[in-house]
Amino acid sequence: MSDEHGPEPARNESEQSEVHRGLSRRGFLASAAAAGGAYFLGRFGPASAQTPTISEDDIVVPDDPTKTLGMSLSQRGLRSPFVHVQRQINDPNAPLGAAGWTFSPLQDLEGTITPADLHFERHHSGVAMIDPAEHRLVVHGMVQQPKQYTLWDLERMPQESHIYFVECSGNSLAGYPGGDADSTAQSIHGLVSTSEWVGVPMRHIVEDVGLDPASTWALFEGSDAAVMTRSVPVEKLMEDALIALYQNGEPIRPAQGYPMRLILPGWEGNMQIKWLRRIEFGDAPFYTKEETRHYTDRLPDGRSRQFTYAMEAKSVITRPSPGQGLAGAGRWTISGIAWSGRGRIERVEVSTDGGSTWEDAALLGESRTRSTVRFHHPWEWDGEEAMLMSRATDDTGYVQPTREALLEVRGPDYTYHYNGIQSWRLHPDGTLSNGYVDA
Ligand SMILES: Nc1nc2c(c(=O)[nH]1)N[C@H]1C(S)=C(S)[C@@H](COP(=O)(O)O)O[C@H]1N2
Ligand SMILES: [Mo]
Repeated sequence: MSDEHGPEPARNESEQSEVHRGLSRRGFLASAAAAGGAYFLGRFGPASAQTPTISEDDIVVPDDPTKTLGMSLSQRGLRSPFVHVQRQINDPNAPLGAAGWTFSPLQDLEGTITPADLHFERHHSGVAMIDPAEHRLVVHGMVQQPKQYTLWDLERMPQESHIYFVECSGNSLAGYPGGDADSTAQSIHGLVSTSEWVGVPMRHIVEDVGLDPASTWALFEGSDAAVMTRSVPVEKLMEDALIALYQNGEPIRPAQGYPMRLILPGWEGNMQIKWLRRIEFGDAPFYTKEETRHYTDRLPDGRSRQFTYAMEAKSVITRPSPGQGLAGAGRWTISGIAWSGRGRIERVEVSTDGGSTWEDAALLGESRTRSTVRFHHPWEWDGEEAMLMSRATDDTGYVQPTREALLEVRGPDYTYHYNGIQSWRLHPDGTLSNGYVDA
């Protein structure tokens, strides 16, 4: 790929009319009107010239849907007004652009794919909004031919499709201090989401720039206000790293790093640089802030663990779970997800008696490497108090540890990579609460 890039594909033209720089949409329309409306509308004109897009306010639920004409067609779909799924914002009052995160509503989801608008978010300086026409990915350092790529350059390279989870290494950290009784699957474990990612394998970029054989590490840098940087071993780049352009069938969303983000299958979310703008090859780690001051952990003997990449095998029961209780005794399906950053989930066991006895759960669909798999387990509830747990085993033979075993090794100063077994206490009234509250 050269510094030259051809004209943008025609399909982007209609979207250009919606783009406005440094102005709110209202401000943009006002200034466009003042200029005599002389702005480019694109081939199909503005969205308002078409069938209106239906909003929540337009929804009417008739008494008898067979006696009432249905709603109009719409350009973008809506969820049923009877389905309430939303991300949980860690601090809704945080100032604009502040570091923050939102949790995926695990207790409301089934299967494995996370709808893109419910993918968890973790931003260190808010969501960067990037015009792909202005964006370049620069690749330099220990390479034979430094290059820069536009989104359209990458579009022309060979691509692959893979289903992988992304998990923040801070996911489930409520497990260390014990959490609160009113914690939910979402608020404890919702910093994990799974998507189909389509993009250019990093090994093609490496081949394109001609790597210096002495290079062993690369720095990845984002173009958000945090300018987030992380070092990644070249070995991982050649194995399965992807520059993702698409997520679940559409261009990745701004919150996930539009127009391009790094996917490092199975490794901690922090390394998977969003809004990717620069890759620098070197022969040692770059020791960035995110891998020295942050994303390291102190062990009981005073030493620190650094470069803790792979997310270990974990599982969580999502139904029943707090907020998703049982209406009464009888037959139910226990449902949950399991995943491992080291390989494929081979087995999930379920206990309903606090870990005294375990039974194998059924894995639904294909269990893929570095992806989530859904498990179901039919269960007859006698209406008595019960303690529900799940335990994952991956194809390396690694078994998800109990909370006690994990705390024993990690000590009191640990924050990241919590993967202990989650227990949910099922009360006789059918409600559930976090089973490991310390207080
Ligand atoms: N440029 C940039 N990349 C980033 C971040 C960021 O703040 N800026 N956050 C990181 C962290 S800590 C995580 S867990 C993942 C979250 O990805 P998501 O928001 O798509 O779920 O992105 C990582 N990549
Ligand atoms: Mo993270």
